[in-house]
Amino acid sequence: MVLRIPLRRSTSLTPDHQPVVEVPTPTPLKMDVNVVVLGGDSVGKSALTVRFLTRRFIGEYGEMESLYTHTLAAEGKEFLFHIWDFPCSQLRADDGSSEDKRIQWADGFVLVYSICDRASFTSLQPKVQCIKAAREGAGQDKVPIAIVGNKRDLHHRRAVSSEEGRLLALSLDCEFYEVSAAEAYHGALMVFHGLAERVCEAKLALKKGTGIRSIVKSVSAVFARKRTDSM
Ligand SMILES: Nc1nc2c(ncn2[C@@H]2O[C@H](COP(=O)(O)OP(=O)(O)OP(=O)(O)O)[C@@H](O)[C@H]2O)c(=O)[nH]1
Ligand SMILES: [Mg+2]
Repeated sequence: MVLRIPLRRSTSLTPDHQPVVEVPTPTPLKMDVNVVVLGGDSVGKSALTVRFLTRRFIGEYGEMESLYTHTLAAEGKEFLFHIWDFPCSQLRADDGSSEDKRIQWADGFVLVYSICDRASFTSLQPKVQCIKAAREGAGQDKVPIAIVGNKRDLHHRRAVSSEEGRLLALSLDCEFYEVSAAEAYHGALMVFHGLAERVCEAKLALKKGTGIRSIVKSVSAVFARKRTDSM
């Protein structure tokens, strides 16, 4: 018996009529990721951000508000980051409305403290609660937040244990990292890539949810129409 298998449209024939299947190369999933970097005075927000962007540690960064754009291709995805880095002095001077604008703009947050500065650590909990109150209130899903203990290289001056950092992140349902922006690029990469993955999951889940919600809406509308027709 001879089986005839129909050729798909993407299949072409070579001169000697051998079918060649063209395997389409997968296009990477592209996604914009807006990140706001927050935290206390001189904890290394700019150092961490610049380390991720340039792989370098410069040492001094000044007190400038900066918005950076950076592309990261990883595991079949392409993330286009927009990273907003705020000096702590400016955050204190801001009125509530600009803070709210930033919170609404962001897809994810990097909250930095210094492991040598307990006050910078204790100030994080209210910040996370403020973000969650603004973003997770009206039926919105969990907003991705990474809590980062920086200056890990200064272990002789440590004032916050890794365990405390991990527990705080766990209690607030956030990701946790301990890094040294001064010593290595890898930690900074883990922080931003990890956050981008969480943002990606959240956006895809939202899309799926909206799709299902709109199907449910149309089906209910059809049934509602049928009910009124038969009355
Ligand atoms: N030893 C060490 N020093 C660091 C590290 N990260 C940053 N620093 C230093 O800490 C100081 C403050 O770093 P910045 O990145 O400017 O801190 P910031 O949080 O951006 O500060 P503001 O923008 O003023 O709020 C600088 O002198 C950095 O060189 C680190 O991982 N280890
Ligand atoms: Mg800074």
